[in-house]
Amino acid sequence: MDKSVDAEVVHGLVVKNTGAWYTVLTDGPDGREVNCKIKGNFRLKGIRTTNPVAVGDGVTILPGADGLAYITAIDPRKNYIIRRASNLSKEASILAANLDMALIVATLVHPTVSTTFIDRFLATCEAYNVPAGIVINKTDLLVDDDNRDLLEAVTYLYRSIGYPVYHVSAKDGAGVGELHALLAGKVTLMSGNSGVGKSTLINDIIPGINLRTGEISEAHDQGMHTTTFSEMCRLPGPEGGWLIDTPGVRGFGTLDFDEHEVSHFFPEIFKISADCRYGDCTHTHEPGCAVRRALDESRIAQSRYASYLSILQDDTEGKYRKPF
Ligand SMILES: Nc1nc2c(ncn2[C@@H]2O[C@H](COP(=O)(O)OP(=O)(O)O)[C@@H](O)[C@H]2O)c(=O)[nH]1
Ligand SMILES: [Mg+2]
Ligand SMILES: [Zn+2]
Repeated sequence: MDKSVDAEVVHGLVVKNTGAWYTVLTDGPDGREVNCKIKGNFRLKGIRTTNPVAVGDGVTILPGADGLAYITAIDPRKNYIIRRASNLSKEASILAANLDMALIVATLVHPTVSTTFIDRFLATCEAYNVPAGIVINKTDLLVDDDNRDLLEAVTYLYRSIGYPVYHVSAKDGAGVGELHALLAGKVTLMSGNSGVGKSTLINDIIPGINLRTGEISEAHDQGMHTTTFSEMCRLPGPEGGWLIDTPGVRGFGTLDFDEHEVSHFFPEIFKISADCRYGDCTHTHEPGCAVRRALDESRIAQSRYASYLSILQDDTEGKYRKPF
């Protein structure tokens, strides 16, 4: 065993994860970044993960006999988000831990983000107990009446369910100050389809970060799903805060829900389901279903119900299993 005199136990925050390496920012005003590997068994119960430790984790690090630094303990997590490494793989990766918030950046035009995509993101956040919000970017492009009406309808729908909706234009800066104020002091995961303007927004919020924008990088994004790569960017300003830009989100919609649990992750559907005749109602065909009655009476949005069904009927092999 190593008995070196300067073997100090240090606590810090994981800010970057590339494969087997983790960058840990040590606590305190003079915190430094230390590259670490892992020592010990940190597996989550019941699942195999490619990375047992994730950005956002509070960890204890210790120098090893080989001169490297090792993560030897992880603080209890308040939450974490997992995604499957790939559709075929049984392995998952922990995307981030200890999130205060997760935002989906969406656009109504160029590109048109489907409500199903938004709903799957929101349901994922519900499943992992992460407060979620929606950022609608490129509002500068929403000039004609139809598009303004669409913006209003989408905003009303999600706000009525309880999700905050923010309107921004990374191009002309509208709403970006408010978004920055929202992020201040928090750890936020930012996600969204390629092309919606995530990198442009982050460049607005974090001067000098110079993320590349405007590139269609689907192939790149897809490649990212098989490896683990996550990074937290520190926000400027006295309150600080961290932003996690997830590289590609295709795996997000694939959740390991238990079939009867899916409605738990659609708050307005779950609330109404208390009045269904059967406790294990799937809200598809059962008599006395309060959810389908509410749908008929437009108290639940068709688009939300369609998203609910799309998750329920997604019979990807091995999809349903015990929640993590
Ligand atoms: N009109 C308009 N274009 C934007 C806005 N934000 C980003 N873009 C453009 O959308 C494209 C994709 O942006 P990018 O930040 O790379 O998207 P990402 O893939 O989500 O990171 C780029 O050509 C940006 O210039 C916006 O608010 N309005
Ligand atoms: Mg980008
Ligand atoms: Zn029902």
